[in-house]
Amino acid sequence: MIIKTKQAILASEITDPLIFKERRKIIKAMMATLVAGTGIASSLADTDNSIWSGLPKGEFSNDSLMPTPAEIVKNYTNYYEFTFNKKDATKLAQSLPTDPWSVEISGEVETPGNYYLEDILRQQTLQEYIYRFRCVEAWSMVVPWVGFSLGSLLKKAKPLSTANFVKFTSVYRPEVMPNQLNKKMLDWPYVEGLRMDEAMHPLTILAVGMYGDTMPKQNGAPLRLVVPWKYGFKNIKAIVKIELLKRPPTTTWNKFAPLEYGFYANINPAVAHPRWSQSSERQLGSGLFTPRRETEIFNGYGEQVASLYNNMDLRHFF
Ligand SMILES: Nc1nc2c(c(=O)[nH]1)N[C@H]1C(S)=C(S)[C@@H](COP(=O)(O)O)O[C@H]1N2
Ligand SMILES: [Mo]
Repeated sequence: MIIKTKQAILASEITDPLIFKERRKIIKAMMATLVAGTGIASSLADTDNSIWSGLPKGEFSNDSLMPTPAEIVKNYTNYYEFTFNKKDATKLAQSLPTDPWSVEISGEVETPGNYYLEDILRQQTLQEYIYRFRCVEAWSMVVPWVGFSLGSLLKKAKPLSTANFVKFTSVYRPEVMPNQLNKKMLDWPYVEGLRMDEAMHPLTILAVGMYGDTMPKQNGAPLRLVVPWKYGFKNIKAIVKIELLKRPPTTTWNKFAPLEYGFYANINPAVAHPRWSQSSERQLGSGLFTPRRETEIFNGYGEQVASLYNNMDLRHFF
């Protein structure tokens, strides 16, 4: 079944406030149902601002990992559209309007469309995924994401046999994103990509929240990609378009510095970045005297994904 409630909308279309209110009610009801289904409806009390507690766990959620303190994850972010400073993004990103939000799904699919985010969510099962996350800058964290399988969304659009790659595009809002306005450093909007089999892998999710709450704007609200075996820059924020393509898309960081940021960007301690080693990582939130963590191949997800790259030379995976 295709996303049933799809509504073709234009990016420029302004939602009638009444319709908008109606949609808010629907999303609230949906969240309540989800929580009630887990038998912990009482946690929806007004005083509890965590909207998702007790969600089912994603298949490969690392439940034994200790999440990095939320305050650290929320206040140390990379969001280059706003700033190159990890502290300032927290405040600056608040100016991005994220509601209503729509996502175009197009390209090599049988049923392209433009969907309101809540209509997408109604068709998906939200789960919690505790994953490791490692930035190419050699720091890492553990985040309990709230999201759903990207593959399950793509399937609803009925990919054609010609779909070999997936291109993701971030929002373009130069009026609130200073580095877009001033055309600083990267080509905007931010674009990332995956091979189709990577996109369909059950580890790959679209996240709408973390730590039981909706996604903070600085962390990529309302919808971001999470691919835990790849360097952080692949985990594109504020997605507005998902296109299935025959050929690999040109991606932002790869275009900016092709010798430093590959298309695959699979985490590999044996392949150094041209300017620093990737063999270990600083764990956010750990004490000053805590030793660095030894980086694992595929960030520890090799058992799940190594087979995707069987006939490829791992040295190309910087
Ligand atoms: N649109 C967009 N997505 C982005 C980025 C960005 O600057 N813009 N930064 C990337 C980088 S380099 C990293 S490490 C992660 C950081 O995610 P976090 O800020 O939630 O920790 O987001 C990635 N996604
Ligand atoms: Mo990063």
